Amino acid sequence: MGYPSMFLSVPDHHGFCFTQAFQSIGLGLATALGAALASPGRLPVAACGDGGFLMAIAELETIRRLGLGMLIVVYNDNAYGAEVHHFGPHGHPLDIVRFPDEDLAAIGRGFGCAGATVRSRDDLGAVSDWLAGARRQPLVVDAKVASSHASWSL
Ligand SMILES: Cc1ncc(C[n+]2csc(CCOP(=O)(O)OP(=O)(O)O)c2C)c(N)n1
Ligand SMILES: [Mg+2]
Repeated sequence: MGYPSMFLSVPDHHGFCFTQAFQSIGLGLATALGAALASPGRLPVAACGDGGFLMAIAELETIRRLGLGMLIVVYNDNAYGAEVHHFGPHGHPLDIVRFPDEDLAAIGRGFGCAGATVRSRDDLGAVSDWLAGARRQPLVVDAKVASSHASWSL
């Protein structure tokens, strides 16, 4: 939630939904789906953590089925990162809040979406190509982010 707030610009106040008002993870995809339906003609962009994305992954089928050309960016640190950064320094065990390195682009393709794995700027060509195309399928971007440091928002 920190990275998109810091680095994405929006055209106006109708163009940004911050799901943290509910304090619950897993609401990103459903919120973006609602926003996309409420604002046809705009490019919907969902920004999710990997944990929240996987918690609500069934929404991906709906987004694809409704033909919403949504860009879905998953900030993937292979963890419930907030828990790692909040509780790790106090010495709590972290094994249940860390995940294996999943291929979220492949999982997205399994739902009928396009998928791209991004580890560096060079990999963003796949996103440019999708943007320039017809955008009939949603694009799931598995953005592999560093996990050694917390976002400033924590
Ligand atoms: C339903 C629910 N369960 C647990 C939590 C506690 N919690 C807050 S942030 C977080 C981790 C979310 O992981 P991810 O979506 O991958 O984002 P990250 O912190 O890694 O950027 C958890 C489990 C919560 N807020 N809501
Ligand atoms: Mg995470």
